[in-house]
Amino acid sequence: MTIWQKIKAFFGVLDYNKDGVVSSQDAKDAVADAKNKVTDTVDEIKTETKRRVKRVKEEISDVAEAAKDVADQAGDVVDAVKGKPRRGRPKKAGTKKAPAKKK
Ligand SMILES: [Ca+2]
Repeated sequence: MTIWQKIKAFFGVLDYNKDGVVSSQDAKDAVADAKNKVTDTVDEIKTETKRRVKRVKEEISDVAEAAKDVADQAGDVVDAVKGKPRRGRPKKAGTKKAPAKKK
C-alpha cells in the first residue's frame, strides 16, 4: 500500500458519511447511527418479548382449561368412592354423536 492509499483509507474511515469532508458532522452521524441501531435492537426485543408473553398467556389459558377438566374428573373420582354410577364426560356444545357402527 502506497502512502497515498494509506492516507485515502484513513480519510475514508474518518469521513463517516462519505461526503468527501472530514468534519464534526461525521462524528454526529456516527453517533446518530449507533443510537438508531440500539433503538432498533430494543424495538426488536420489545416486539419479541410481547410475542412470547402472548404465547405464554395462550399456553397458560390451555393449562387452566385442562385444570378445569381435572377438577371435574376429580369430582367424578369422589363420586365413584361414594358409590355413585359413572356419569361420563359432559357433551360439548356443537359436537355430534358419532354414527353407530354396524355389527
Ligand atoms: Ca464527512
